[in-house]
Amino acid sequence: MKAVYDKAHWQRHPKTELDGGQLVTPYESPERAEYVKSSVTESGIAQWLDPKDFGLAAITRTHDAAYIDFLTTCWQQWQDTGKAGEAIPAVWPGRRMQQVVPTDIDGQLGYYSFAAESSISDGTWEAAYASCQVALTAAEQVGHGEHAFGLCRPPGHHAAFDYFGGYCFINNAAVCAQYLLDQGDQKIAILDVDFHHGNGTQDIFYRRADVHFFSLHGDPLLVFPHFSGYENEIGAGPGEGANHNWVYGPGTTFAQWQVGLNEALQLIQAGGFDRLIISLGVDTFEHDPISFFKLTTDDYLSVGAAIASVQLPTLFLLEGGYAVEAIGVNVAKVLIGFEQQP
Ligand code: OKP
Ligand code: MG
Ligand code: ZN
Repeated sequence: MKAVYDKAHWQRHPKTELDGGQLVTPYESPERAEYVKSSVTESGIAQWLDPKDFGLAAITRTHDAAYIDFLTTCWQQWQDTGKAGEAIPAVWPGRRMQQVVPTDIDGQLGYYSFAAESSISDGTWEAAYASCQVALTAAEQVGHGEHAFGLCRPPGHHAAFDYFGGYCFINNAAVCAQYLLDQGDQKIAILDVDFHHGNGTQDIFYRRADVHFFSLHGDPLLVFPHFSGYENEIGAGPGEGANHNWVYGPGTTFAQWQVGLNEALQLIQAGGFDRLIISLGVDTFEHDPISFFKLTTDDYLSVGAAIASVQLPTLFLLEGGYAVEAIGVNVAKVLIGFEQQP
């Protein structure tokens, strides 16, 4: 399959993540992408393409233009105030407060976010933009009927129409779904196998029937993003019935998780979709430091093979995975399992 990478991901190199009341080295590190690059290269299944530039217009088809403006100016605004650390939101509009966009940068950070772990620093916007162009370059191949892998960093599935969080700034999968519709597709399926609920992707398409969202994830009563991902979230208006969540508890094995995977794949198979987008997180891995599922490296071959069985042009986009030295191998296993399926 075709695969796309951009070294511009290195521009996302924050020093801080708010975790457990401390500022720690971020889990979402540049090394992650390099491990994936080398394992996928070693596997021999990828032909690497250089990223193209589809411009900002492809992004504002899916995201609020004012939010994108905020992302492009945030770090400069933050620096202009002379603050010492990286930009971290610390105030949000609570229930019954006004949804206004403050002029002050602290207020803007709260308005345009839903969580505080993802510091914004020098190069964050540039890397997020490049990550989305990697995704779009891979999506173009999938539009031509190929399968492709976008090695996206930072990830995207927590980024909503107008807010960031969970290490995500631009929703790469959502931007690609809209791009494929704009190229003539009628109906797209997005399957999110990352350990966390893809709240941003769900948000963007919640009231739409042209993009259906399927996500398997840790129970939000127990894990991030906590306020989204419950099984009663089925879509609304024209999108009612087009959103599907499967929730699992601590210790979930592949045998348990695959029940939901197969239900999702059956719905996708029967749904008349033109193309399939996979939000490919491998933080379902047994040794992931921030997650609680128990998938093994060999299980990822079966994940890839199961996805191949629906026989749709498929776009894989990297999301999470934080057991740094294992994520390359685990991602490669999914792609190998996919390619080996006859
Ligand atoms: C991003 B992706 C850990 C709390 C969780 C945010 C996790 C974001 C995951 N102290 N923090 O879905 O892999
Ligand atoms: Mg998920
Ligand atoms: Zn995740």
